[in-house]
Amino acid sequence: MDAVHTISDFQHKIDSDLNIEPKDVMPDKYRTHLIRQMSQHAHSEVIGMQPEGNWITRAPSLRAKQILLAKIQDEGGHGLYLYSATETLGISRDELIQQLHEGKAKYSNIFNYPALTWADIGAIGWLVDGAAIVNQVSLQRTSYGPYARAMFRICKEESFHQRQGYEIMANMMKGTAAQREMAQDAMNRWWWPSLMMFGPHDSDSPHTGDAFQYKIKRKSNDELRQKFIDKTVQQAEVIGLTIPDPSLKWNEEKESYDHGEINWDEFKSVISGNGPCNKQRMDHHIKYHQEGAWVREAVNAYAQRTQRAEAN
Ligand code: FAQ
Repeated sequence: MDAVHTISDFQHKIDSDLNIEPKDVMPDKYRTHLIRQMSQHAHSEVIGMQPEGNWITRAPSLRAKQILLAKIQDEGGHGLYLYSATETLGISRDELIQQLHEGKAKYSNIFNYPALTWADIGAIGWLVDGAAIVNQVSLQRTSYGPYARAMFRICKEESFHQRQGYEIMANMMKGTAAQREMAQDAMNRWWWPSLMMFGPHDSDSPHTGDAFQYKIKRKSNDELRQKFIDKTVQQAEVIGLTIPDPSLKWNEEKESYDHGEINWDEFKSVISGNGPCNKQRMDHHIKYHQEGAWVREAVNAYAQRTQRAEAN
């Protein structure tokens, strides 16, 4: 179908499972919904560089350092794709970053926890990237073209991230008693916050209704969380890690795991700015954003000069 000129063309495209593209006419509600979700996704990728960045200088080998550097760089790249995709909806990156700095835009709960040991780097790759992939594979079928296409590229890299995290955990579980203890401790601290990444239960998720109507979301928060649990429990078993949930039990009828209740008070507190590292994460972002102002000025000045030269 060609460009969309009316709202009824838009609905026709949605109903036909066709992607909406930047120049298509779209309802304001669709645009606003996407700007909120995509910008929060972009902020998460960039803020998510901080907990792992903390370990670059302390990686236990040159190989581990190279892998970690490449992974963190990938996350920065994901943020850039997503900011660019969000800009196609008619908002600038400066405005998006201002919303983040003013606390008007959120980023994922998970990045407000500290990375205390090397095993945390394993847990982040395995669990956090693992959860991100489950969510993002489903978003490959989201209705907005630039977002869906960004998800294809991002998922390829996330799957490498997930495997390198699992490799760190598997190696630690083959190591000394102290290393095994460190891996289990990381598992204990990252498991529940990773489950929270999928957002509140469907019954408490205010945006899910519109997200389904517009085919922005293809699977609900609870469906994706369950998918993540089912695949991750088996991976933990293979390397000898225990999931820190005494209520976790295979449910023959459902063919999936029943699990314990998530601490939603903790989730709400973390996403409203009161997690262990919220202040540190934002202070760091604001400081380096301000220190990088000269780079943005130089890039703009160069772009203007090039434009003038081309016009002459
Ligand atoms: N954290 O009505 P819903 C990564 C907020 S990327 C913070 O269910 P929705 C890669 C939500 O925004 C990780 N806030 O919302 C990496 C809303 O508040 P608002 C990021 C959360 O949008 C790995 C309110 O609660 N991935 O990890 C969270 O329908 C390693 C009500 O919630 C994405 O962003 C949360 N976890 O569903 C990088 C994926 N959950 O906006 C570095 C794209 C909910 O009204 C290292 N996003 N809230 O103020 C999505 O799929 C959706 O936005 C959900 C939430 C599923 C996150």
